[in-house]
Amino acid sequence: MAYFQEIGSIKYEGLQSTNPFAFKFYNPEEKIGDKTAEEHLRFAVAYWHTFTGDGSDPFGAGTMERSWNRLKGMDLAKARLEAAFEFFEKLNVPYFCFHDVDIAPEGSNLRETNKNLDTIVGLMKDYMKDSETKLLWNTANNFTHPRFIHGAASSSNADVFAYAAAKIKKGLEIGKELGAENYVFWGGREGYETLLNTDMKLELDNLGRFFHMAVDYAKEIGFDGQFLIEPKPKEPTTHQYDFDVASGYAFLQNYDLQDHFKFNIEANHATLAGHSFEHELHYARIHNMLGSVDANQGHPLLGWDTDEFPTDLYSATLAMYEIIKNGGLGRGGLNFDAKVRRGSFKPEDLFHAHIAGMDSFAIGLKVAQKLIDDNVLKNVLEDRYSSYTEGIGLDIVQGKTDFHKLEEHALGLTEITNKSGRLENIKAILNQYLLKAYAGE
Ligand code: XUL
Ligand code: CO
Repeated sequence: MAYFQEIGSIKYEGLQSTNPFAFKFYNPEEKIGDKTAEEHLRFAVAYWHTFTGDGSDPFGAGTMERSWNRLKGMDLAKARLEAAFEFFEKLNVPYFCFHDVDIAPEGSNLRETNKNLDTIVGLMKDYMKDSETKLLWNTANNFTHPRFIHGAASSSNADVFAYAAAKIKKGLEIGKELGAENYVFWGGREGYETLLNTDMKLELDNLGRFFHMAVDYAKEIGFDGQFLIEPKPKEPTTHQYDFDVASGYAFLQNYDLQDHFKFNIEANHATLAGHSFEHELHYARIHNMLGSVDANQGHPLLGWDTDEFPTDLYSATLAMYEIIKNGGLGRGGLNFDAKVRRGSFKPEDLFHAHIAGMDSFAIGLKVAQKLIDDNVLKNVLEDRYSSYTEGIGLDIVQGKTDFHKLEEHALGLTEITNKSGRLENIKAILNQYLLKAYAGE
């Protein structure tokens, strides 16, 4: 059965195209720098938002027109799977991502849930044999079910800790079976609401123990996917333990896990933490911890995780700048952890949304590569920090100074001259590069 009958294969048609079902900027085969656009961008569709989500919000029921939603239970799961592979093929997208509960319904106990998963994973494997689309990552949803009310690996209830572990164990087995490139840990309820009833030290120690057991189990079964932590500062808990990359990195170092994990950085989580998307990417990059990306955007006027499709070209450009500087994402990719708005309820809106996101990042890629080729920001930094390339500055970075020597230098200064940061000029140059990309230059 065809779920997106009216829609054909989405192709690159170029800047002049007015076809809403075509890419205007994303040409997968185009060589940009040392790789093709497809190799740079490694796009992935998020199963939960695209096939499982129904558009419901705290104030209203689902709105999405999805023909598969007539069905229930395992029939629904099978229909969704069929729709998903039709969508992947038509969109020509190289990857997808899912949580366990997105693909198969939970049974009345863990054994039944695992049986449902086995059935769907078997079918998924068959679809993948005939498909170009691969699994970027899978993960466990250890936050929706009421059993996770007080957390999963950070729960106050040891039975829940065990249950959460069993779900990750199954997830790693599934990841291995389907050849997942990565495995993601987003601590949906790994945090707390109030210190009045929370033993933070025990919860953090338990989280550390939990991750070590996950690392051990992956090794035991020979799952070689990259482990990724996805930071988020709040929502659903008030204080999420993996607040941002910096606090997540400190946690990994404290528990000696830093060699086993990298970060999956989500744009909307960055902004919720009071950072820019590029700040989080940059912080991870300079510590060699940038693994993968959840490419979405928040709404500037709303203070929660709106998970919009990324259309902000500035943000996409600065994100791609970090990614290219990182030497690419390795086994990671750009996963659209994004949902169509509640009012965009038609099946074709799913295509429009992904095309918009893919085109935006394709522009970002081109502009970022050009900025790098022309050494634009490199020159800015070299000029701004030139005082560290000679004299006392060189001594500082070479570790040849102490406070005596620095005081002696300071006492000898008659005048201190600072240079302008030139921010407005740099932004104007960035605009110029963006406009050139629009013009196809
Ligand atoms: C929630 C979120 C998750 C993770 C995977 O904010 O981003 O969907 O990406 O669990
Ligand atoms: Co995410």
